[in-house]
Amino acid sequence: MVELAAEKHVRYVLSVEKKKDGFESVVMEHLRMNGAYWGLTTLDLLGKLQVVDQEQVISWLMQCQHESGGFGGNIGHDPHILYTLSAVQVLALFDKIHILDVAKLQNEDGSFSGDIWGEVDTRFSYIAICCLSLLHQLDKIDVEKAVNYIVRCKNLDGGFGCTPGGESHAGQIFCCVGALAITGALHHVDKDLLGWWLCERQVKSGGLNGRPEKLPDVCYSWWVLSSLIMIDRVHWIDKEKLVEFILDCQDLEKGGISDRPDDAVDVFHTYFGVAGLSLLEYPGVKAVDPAYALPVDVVNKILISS
Ligand code: GRG
Repeated sequence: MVELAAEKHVRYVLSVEKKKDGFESVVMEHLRMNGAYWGLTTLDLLGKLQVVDQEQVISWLMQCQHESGGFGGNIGHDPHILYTLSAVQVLALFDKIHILDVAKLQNEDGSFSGDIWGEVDTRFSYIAICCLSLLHQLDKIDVEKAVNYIVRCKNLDGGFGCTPGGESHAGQIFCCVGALAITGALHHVDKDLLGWWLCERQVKSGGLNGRPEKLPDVCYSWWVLSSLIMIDRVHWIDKEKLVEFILDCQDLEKGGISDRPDDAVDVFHTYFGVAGLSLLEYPGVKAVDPAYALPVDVVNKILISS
């Protein structure tokens, strides 16, 4: 079997950041904060975070913060909860967490909006809960209402959608299960039913898709696997075949991981491929926390300190 080309992936992640005019950097300009989280967490999981100039990253990151406390995807961009979690996660990696206030975005029914324009999505519920938990400020929101809203997004197939009645999708399932795990409310999940739906995501190649009849994609190695771990049903999939699928998506020459074998690599899939391998306990990759999506040592340090 092919092995993980860890050194090449490290070089690939560093090269994307250096090539500011390159295609990938240009298309990612509006979500550079997410890119920073994907790239830096990949480096940390591969034991190479120290090669990064911490001061430079933090100085850029703090220039993306707005008066409201929220962060934009890059300097001069409007704040959104999607970038705010990535900023908190990057600060967590460097052990430099700051006090932020995302509580204003909770709505009367317990749901969360992504920004002042009001779009509601269970992704935003997860993000608010994850951020506030890392900041030791979960008491700033009505957790019971937040949990009840997520439970309203549960479907008859055991999965969860964006809003009540929305189709089950592995990405949203990660968000809902992760939020319920962080708030100690996993008893709301029908673990056997959801476990069955999630393990049915594995297709012949060994890869996982995000919903029925869709193509497999390396990123679902994260969304599906982390959910299966949180509900204690990860032994229901063929782990070896999944490892093989992820390794087949590597660019063995230039480094990086793609969505499917032979496609072009990017930082998003490189991160979720490495994080998936971490969940599969692949040798040489640090352990990642399935609910917080950060290295276990980083999460432990934060949660143990008060
Ligand atoms: C900290 C890991 C972490 C996440 C933060 C933003 C967020 C919280 C979660 C996103 C969850 C999500 C919805 C993931 C799915 C991403 C994805 C590949 C969507 C593609 O959807 P379609 O419909 O693809 O284009 P399919 O695979 O269904 O054809």
